[in-house]
Amino acid sequence: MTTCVSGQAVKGNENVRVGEIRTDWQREEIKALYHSPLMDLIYQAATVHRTYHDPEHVQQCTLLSIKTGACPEDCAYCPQSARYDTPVKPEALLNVETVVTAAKLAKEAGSTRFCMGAAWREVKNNEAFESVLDMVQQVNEMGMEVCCTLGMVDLDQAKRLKAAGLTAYNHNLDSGENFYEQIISTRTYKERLDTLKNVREAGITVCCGGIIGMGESDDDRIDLIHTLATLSEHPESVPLNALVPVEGTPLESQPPVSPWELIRMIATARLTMPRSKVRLSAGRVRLSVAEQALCFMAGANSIFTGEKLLTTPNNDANEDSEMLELLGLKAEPYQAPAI
Ligand code: SAM
Ligand code: DTB
Ligand code: SF4
Repeated sequence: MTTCVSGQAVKGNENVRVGEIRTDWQREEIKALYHSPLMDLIYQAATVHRTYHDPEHVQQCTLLSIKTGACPEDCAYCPQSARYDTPVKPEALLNVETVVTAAKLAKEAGSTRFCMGAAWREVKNNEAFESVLDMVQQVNEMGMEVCCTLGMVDLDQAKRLKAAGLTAYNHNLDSGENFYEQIISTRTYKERLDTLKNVREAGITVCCGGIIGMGESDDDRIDLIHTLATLSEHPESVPLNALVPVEGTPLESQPPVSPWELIRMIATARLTMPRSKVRLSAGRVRLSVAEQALCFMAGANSIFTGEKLLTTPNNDANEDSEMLELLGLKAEPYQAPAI
C-alpha cells in the first residue's frame, strides 16, 4: 500500500513512491496512480500539493494572442490553422505599445504572468522577432512573469528571449506520442522535444502540457504524463487543457470531456510533478465552481483570467473573483526571480 507524505496509508495503488521529486517514473506506476479510486487520488494529490505549495494561492495569468490565425500547421484542435474555415479572423502582429498596455491592464486585474501567443510554426530571425523581444523586455520590466508561445525555437533564439527577460516558454506536447500523429502531421513529437531542450538549455523555465478530450484513450494521457514526468527536469509549469471544440476544425464535434477526467489528470500531474505549477487552462469555462474547487483540491494552482484565452472566450472576471473568495483562495503575489 502506498505511503503518502503525511505518513497515512492511501488505498488503491501498491508500491508507488509518491511525495518526492522523481524523474524515474515507470509508466506502470503512473498508470496505477491515474486509475486509483478518484477520492483516494484526490486525497493523495491534495496532500502532496500541500507539501510543496501554499494551498491558499492560485496564480492568475493572462493570455494575449499577439499574432492571430493563418498558421501553416494542421493541429486538428486549433482554430488558428489556415487549413480550416473557422470563425477566427487572421490579424498581423500587434504593435509593442498595444501589447504593453494589455499587460498593464492584466497586472492591474491581479495577473502576475503575461503570456503572449503567436500563430507561427516557428520563430524566424526577422523584424517580427525583434518586436517580440521588445515586448518581452517591457513586460518583464513591469514586474510580471513573461511567457511566450511562438512555435518552434532554436537555441540561439531561445538565448535571445532569455536575454530579453523571458521567464517561461510554452510549447505543449499536446498528447502521448502515439496519439499525437492523429492530431498533427506538420510537426513531429521529436521536433517538440527539441524545442523544449533548447528552451531548457537557454535557462528559460519550461511550460509544457497537453489537451484532453480529443478522442485519446486513458493510455494516451498516461503516456503524456509519463513523458513530462521523465524529462530530465520537470516542466516548471504544466498547463492542462480540456478541448474547446471550435467550428470548422476537424475536432469540432468531439463530445465534451467529463470534468472528472480533467480532475484525474490534474491529480496525476500533481503527484508525479510535485513542484510544478499545474495550470487549469482551456475548458475551464465549462466547469462549475464546485468542479473547479475539486481541480484546486487535486493540485491545480493557476488559472487564466481575462476575457479571452487566445481566441476563445474565458470565464467572467467577476465570477472568478467571487469563486476565489468563496473558496478562501487568494491570487498568488508576484515574486521577482532570484538572480
Ligand atoms: N503556435 C504555437 C504553438 O503551437 O506552440 C502557440 C499557440 S497554441 C494555440 C498553444 C497551445 O494551446 C496548443 O499547443 C494547445 O495545447 C492549446 N490549444 C490550442 N487550441 C486549443 C483548443 N481549441 N482547445 C484546447 N487547447 C487548445
Ligand atoms: C495552453 O496550454 N493553453 C493556453 C496557453 N497554453 C497558450 C492556450 C489555450 C488556447 C485555447 C484556444 C484559444 O483560445 O484559441
Ligand atoms: Fe498553429 Fe499553434 Fe494553432 Fe498549431 S496550435 S495551428 S502551431 S497556432
